[in-house]
Amino acid sequence: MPIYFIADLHLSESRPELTALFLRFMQEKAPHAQAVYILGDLFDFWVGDDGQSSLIDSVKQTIRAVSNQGVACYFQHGNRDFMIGRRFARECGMTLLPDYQLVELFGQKALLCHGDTLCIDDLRYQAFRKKVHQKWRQKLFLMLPLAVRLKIAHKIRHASKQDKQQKPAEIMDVNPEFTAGIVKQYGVPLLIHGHTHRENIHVNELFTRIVLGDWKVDYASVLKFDEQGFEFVKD
Ligand code: LP5
Ligand code: MN
Repeated sequence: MPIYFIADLHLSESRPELTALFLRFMQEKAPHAQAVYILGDLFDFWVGDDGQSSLIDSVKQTIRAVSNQGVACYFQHGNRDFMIGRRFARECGMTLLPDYQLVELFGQKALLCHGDTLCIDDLRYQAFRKKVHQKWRQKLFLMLPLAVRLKIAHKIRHASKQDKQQKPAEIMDVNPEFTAGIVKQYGVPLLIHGHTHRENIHVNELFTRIVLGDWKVDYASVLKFDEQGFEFVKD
């Protein structure tokens, strides 16, 4: 039975076609897998596990149905949904993973991460990340009324979109030396991540780096791992 990896779906009420694609993947492919790893940015943004919408309900029910069928579902935080907490994970039947997670895939060791932590040349993003990952800031944020949190999230999304227009494309990619250092530190031959939206398989003499793509109306970036090896699923 295969193991699937997905990331960067950016599900939101405004793009129901992406939700439909995810629900189809979870109903048709996921039940035949031994595990599904969601490597962050499942949602466009997340402001707390108390958020309620029909989108959240259907995602929750779908993941829960798959995990109830005995498929292990794992979630790693992305830069959009780092506020997903234990409550949401429990309601979905998913296991929350730390920012870096080692796994063994059919005898091959691999390191998993969302990918944003590897983009160290994006100094403004890294400074932002450091701040919003501080536990005390998160606690204060969660004490705000949901409507206020949503307003703040929209403001940050707007600021992020504006800021990105000024950034050279290279700084929004992983830093190669830093990434090689992380892979060396974990001592694995394989790294799987998302975030940069640049689906690819990079092979060098030291390790292989698989980059998951973002989901589009007509394309779900799904990496399949089984006894034969790995490939992006072509439908
Ligand atoms: O997401 P994407 O691909 O567009 O861009 C990312 C980086 N941006 C982000 C921000 C997210 O898009 C939005 C997250 C919403 C979270 C809601 C919960 C908030 C909880 C707070 C808890 C304390 O991650 C972008 C990278 C890009 O990837 C490529 O790697 O460049 O980084 C930025 O754009 C960050 C900016 O450079 C600097 C930060 C601007 C934020 C200023 C906030 C002002 C509004 C304050 C309102 C009170
Ligand atoms: Mn991301």
